[in-house]
Amino acid sequence: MLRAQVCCSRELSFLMEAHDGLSAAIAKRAGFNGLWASGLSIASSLGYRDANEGSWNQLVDVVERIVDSSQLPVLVDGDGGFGNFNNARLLARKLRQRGAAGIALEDSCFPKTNSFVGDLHPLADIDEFSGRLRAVKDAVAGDFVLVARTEALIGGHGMDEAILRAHAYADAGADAILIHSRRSAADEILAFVRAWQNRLPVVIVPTKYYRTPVSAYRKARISTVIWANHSMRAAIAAMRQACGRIFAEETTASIEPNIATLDELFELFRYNELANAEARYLHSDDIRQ
Ligand code: SPV
Ligand code: MG
Repeated sequence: MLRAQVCCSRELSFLMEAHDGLSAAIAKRAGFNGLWASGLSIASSLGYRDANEGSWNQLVDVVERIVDSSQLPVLVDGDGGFGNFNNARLLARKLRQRGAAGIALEDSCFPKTNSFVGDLHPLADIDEFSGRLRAVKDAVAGDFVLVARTEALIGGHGMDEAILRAHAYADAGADAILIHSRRSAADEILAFVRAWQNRLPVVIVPTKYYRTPVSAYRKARISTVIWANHSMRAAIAAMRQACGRIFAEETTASIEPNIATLDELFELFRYNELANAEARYLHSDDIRQ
């Protein structure tokens, strides 16, 4: 299913960020048919920085909640794989066991730093990272999607380096290439796509170049757009406002119209299904108690 969206579809696909079961359910309700389990957003929701402060098994646990609550294909941000080829393939195996549909691995060094933080983004050796990709491919053959992400442009290493790495990662068995940019215009992404000539599908993350219309990506025959952190950032803004108002006003009266109702919450998680199941499975004496 994710393979069809990311690798085989002629249509531009969209993956919406999720960082827990709630954000996953909301994204599904909005109409998205695939999710991005964002490292930045998951770290933030756990109170960590996006610098491998959270462990790989915490990531796996969160992904299970995202998969479970949405029943959608989930592409997981695996960072650099939490170590060498062995850590990367263990992570991929565990993610597949928990129902993820694929993993994106980036050619950063452990511990990673978020692409938009600071200027120090050392790249992994090409051959070493290719080994990580090959190991993952061997460990989770079949339908599990492997997206190779290069941080060459993020680290300021230039277009030639980005293309060189993308070809090496394609040779290593990647199913798609994620090219990332921190520029506020899509120019270097579109230049990459022209030079790459669609050897493999291209995945992009237009967080900084959000003003570019998606028609430009359709025209460039980009495969997949990831909206990488927007539910998390929307939640920060909404929670900050609610907490600030309640603290200042010592009442919740004025914010009631602006927050989700409890009925909305109960509907989102299908509390009526539980009530129906109780009627069917609980002994009538249990219900009365
Ligand atoms: C993430 O969502 O964690 C990503 C995208 O990797 S970015 O934060 O832009 O690096
Ligand atoms: Mg990330």
